[in-house]
Amino acid sequence: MKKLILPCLALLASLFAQAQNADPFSLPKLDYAYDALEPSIDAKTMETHHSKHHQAYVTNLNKALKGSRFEKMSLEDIVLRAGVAGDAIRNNGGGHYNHSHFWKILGTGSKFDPNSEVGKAIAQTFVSFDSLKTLMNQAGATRFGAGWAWLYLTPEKKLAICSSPNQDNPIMDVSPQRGIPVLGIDVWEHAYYLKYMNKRGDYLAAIWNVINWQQVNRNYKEALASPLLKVIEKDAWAELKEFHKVMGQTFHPAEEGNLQPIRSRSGEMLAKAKTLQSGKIPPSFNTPAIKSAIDKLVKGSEALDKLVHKKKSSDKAVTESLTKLHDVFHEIQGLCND
Ligand code: MN3
Repeated sequence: MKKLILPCLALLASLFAQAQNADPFSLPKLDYAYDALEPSIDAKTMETHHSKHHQAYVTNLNKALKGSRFEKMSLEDIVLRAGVAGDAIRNNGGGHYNHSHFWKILGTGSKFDPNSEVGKAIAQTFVSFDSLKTLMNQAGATRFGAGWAWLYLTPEKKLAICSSPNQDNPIMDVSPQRGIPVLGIDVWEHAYYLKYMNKRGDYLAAIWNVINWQQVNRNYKEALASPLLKVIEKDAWAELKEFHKVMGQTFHPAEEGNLQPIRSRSGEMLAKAKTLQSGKIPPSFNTPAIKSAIDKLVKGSEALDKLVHKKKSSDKAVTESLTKLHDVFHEIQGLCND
């Protein structure tokens, strides 16, 4: 019996080690053959695009993640933090997310349905399917250099159109337009050059023949229900982020006994609190509880600033006042996460 158990354990241990070392991301398989989208998108372009370009994003993303604090995160969480993750993770994480999305919204045999959820939302926002196509093609054609055209869902749950440079997308904290992608079109030259050469417009006109509208409708419904939408809405609340920055940069040193940052920045903290109070609160967070917590934040910042400017304010009193203010801030953070 022992003779059997030991090799089994060794095998399990090696499988476990392999699983531990496995790369977090891999190239997804296509649901169709490379030539399935002919003649709109040719087989050679599809093969190179998927097996070479997308594969390179996956390989380089895995490499860039190794040993970083983003290593164990989901792709969405990584993409959401693109601005702080560094260029390699931003470009390759975006590349992996965007292409995984792109392969799925392509396909044949599923026509645009005006009675589908996304069909109705498109009519409501853009009046007609034709004007959606025109606006998307404009977004794609006017994107200078490489990038993407997006139909996406905003945190207000409205459809909107934008374009992004390189491998950015509306989920990213760096994007001026935020939301969840519903239909993204790759306008990098590698997506069309073999067949269309320099004629990006012809590629854009043809791609509408091979959109998988069932998938686009699914994307729309999933985006509507996705908790990520509220995360993006909060992340895009610039005034809250600005206040948070000053709070983080003054409270944490104070915890370690360094009061210099708060003593020099209490006025700035008060200014950020007032901007937060007078700014527009995003719809999901516009509740009486959050409004009153923000009022408390302004009062607390005022008290702290006064204390700091008093002639002989003790370190103990300043620390106490700052700690109280930090608690109020976390009350808001908590209310936002409900
Ligand atoms: Mn591409």
